[in-house]
Amino acid sequence: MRYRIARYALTLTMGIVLVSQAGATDMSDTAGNRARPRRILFDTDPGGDDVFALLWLQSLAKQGHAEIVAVTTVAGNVRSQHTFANACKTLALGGFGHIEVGRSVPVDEGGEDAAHIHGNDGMGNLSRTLPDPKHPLSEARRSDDIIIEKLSAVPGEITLIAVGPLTNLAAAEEKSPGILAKAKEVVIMGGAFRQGGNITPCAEFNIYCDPEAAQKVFTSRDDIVVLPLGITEKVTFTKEHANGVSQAVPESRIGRFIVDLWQFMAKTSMSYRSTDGIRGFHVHDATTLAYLFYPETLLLRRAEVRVETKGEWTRGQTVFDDRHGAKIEANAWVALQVDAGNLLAVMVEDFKLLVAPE
Ligand SMILES: [Ca+2]
Repeated sequence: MRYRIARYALTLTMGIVLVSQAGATDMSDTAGNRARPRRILFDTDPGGDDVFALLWLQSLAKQGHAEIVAVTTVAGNVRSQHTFANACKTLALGGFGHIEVGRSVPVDEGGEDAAHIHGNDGMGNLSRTLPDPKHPLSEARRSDDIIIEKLSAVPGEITLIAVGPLTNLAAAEEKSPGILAKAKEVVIMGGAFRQGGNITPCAEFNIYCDPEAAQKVFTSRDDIVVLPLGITEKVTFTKEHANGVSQAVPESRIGRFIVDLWQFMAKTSMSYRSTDGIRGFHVHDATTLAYLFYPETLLLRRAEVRVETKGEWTRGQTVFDDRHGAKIEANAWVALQVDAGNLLAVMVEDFKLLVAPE
């Protein structure tokens, strides 16, 4: 009986969500059943590729495939005040400025960031072209508190996507042990397996920034979904992709912004020789959305993932064991193959739907 009541309450909740989403399309399937949008909590450190992922997520929400529960920001690509502002501005640009944005848990921000790739503001120095956030950083709630509140409210319902250092997630788990297990899924962009890193010879940036946090997340449940560098470095957004979006609706502000940010990111990516000579940039963080909404573009395998937290030269390295010994502690699904052409094609088509007038 309790189960039936819970299901009924959920149906009502989803009904309210559908009505409140501007532009949401009819999600009836061929049998007339209403599909439920996937509820997403997005943890991010924008970052050029974060911005592209966040715009894609807004398109999916606009189409009624996703519901954005909240966006939590973390220090990473740039300092925390910038990641917060960038998330707010990107949401406002896409028409989702009403979504709550959390501020990073306090971290030592004296270390290395990735402003040399993403611009000093984390947004290709374009953030000044967008309106300031309606709500200042000083009024924002902490990201770990938002994660705890949202996941506790509806256990098993919210998918947590993390595309920055895993500091907020680990802080939430520290404050409320078992909280990450209450997510429907935890999907992260991070790690590098059987290849070099992008911040050190061994480590990928997100994991390297806070290896202890990453290790805590990997021990929080046994089904962490991982989109590592080996996948994301195959997904290169080119000028043709950017132009395809902007030319769909030439007067669109979002379309122009996508082209401008693409130009900055492509230039720095070329200067750091990270794209095999192709003029474009890797939309690393967007692969998490491909996994959730276009899973036919990826192949994954089970693995027992560990994070190096002590090595002098290998700190932040991610490791799994390919030897054929029994593994009783597999904790992750790691993506190993990607259909990059089709992933980029669906991303572009979804961008066109975002820039299209209501
Ligand atoms: Ca990121």
